[in-house]
Amino acid sequence: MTTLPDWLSAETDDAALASAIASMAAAGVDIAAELRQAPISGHTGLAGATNVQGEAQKALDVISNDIVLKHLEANSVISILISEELDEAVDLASEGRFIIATDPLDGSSNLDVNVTVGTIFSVLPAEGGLLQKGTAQLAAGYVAYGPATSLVVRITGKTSVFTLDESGTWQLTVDTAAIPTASGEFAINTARERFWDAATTAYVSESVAGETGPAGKRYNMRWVGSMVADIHRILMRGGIFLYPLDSETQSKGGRLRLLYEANPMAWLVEGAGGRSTTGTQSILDVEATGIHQRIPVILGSADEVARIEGFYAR
Ligand code: AHM
Ligand code: MG
Repeated sequence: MTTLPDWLSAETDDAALASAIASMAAAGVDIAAELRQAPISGHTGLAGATNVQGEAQKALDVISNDIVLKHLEANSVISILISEELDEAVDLASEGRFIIATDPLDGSSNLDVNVTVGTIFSVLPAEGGLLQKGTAQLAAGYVAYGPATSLVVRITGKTSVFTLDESGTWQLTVDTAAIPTASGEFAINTARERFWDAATTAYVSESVAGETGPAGKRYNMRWVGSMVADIHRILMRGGIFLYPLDSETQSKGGRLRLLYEANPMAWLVEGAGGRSTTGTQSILDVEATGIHQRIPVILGSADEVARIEGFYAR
């Protein structure tokens, strides 16, 4: 079997970049161990604080953030940490070449119900400063804490999937993820229908119309409410994920965050042959204006992304 260190040395000559990715993978191993025991260790519920975005932090959000911070502080190649759970970027006081932007534990509304959550990360060159476009990413990945613990990672080439084995080693289980171009599965929070824009409304109503409707086929809907779980399903078997701009999220620019949710996921999906858009432009081309900036997110099978882009173009 190919392990993560083998894969990293085959994918890049840059040992420092490989070690930045390895540090996030190691944080994922520790977070997985916390999550597995959380109901026993009493790490459930709220931490009693809110983050910069006004969201109540869960105990495990804080624990996961601390684990990531510990691993990155110990690696001198990382100079700056941007985290969903930290108001400001953290200067790790080194001459490190990389910035890591991360959501240490995404999908926290699913924490106390034993549903898949994840750690998302983006690696950026420190010389580019805090606010860089997704195209500047050097690598990205996520860890999905599900029935198996998966690590999905991409430097600049293919997107690969690893599975954590019993000894704590990441074993390569999918060398080249390939998102099918066509799909009949969409993921959106339909409880928000009353806020949707015309393009989203048209896309979903065409999808649910079935074989005799304008899309000419039957669609199925899946929504975990945990972006890592929804994107992992799409990476493995196709589909589309939508968290579009809607009338309620408009003033904030969207729901999901550009630097540590949208950009890394777009990087991974595009590496697997899928596409990403805000509706009107590629996510990876969006100029960053703030470390916690939000953005509309549409990701997945190329044909489905093209279909909704068609509605936005009208
Ligand atoms: P979080 O970072 O606070 O966990 O929020 C992000 C999550 C995503 O994982 C998921 O796609 C989305 O929020 C779910 O939103 P909703 O609550 O509208 O279903
Ligand atoms: Mg999140």
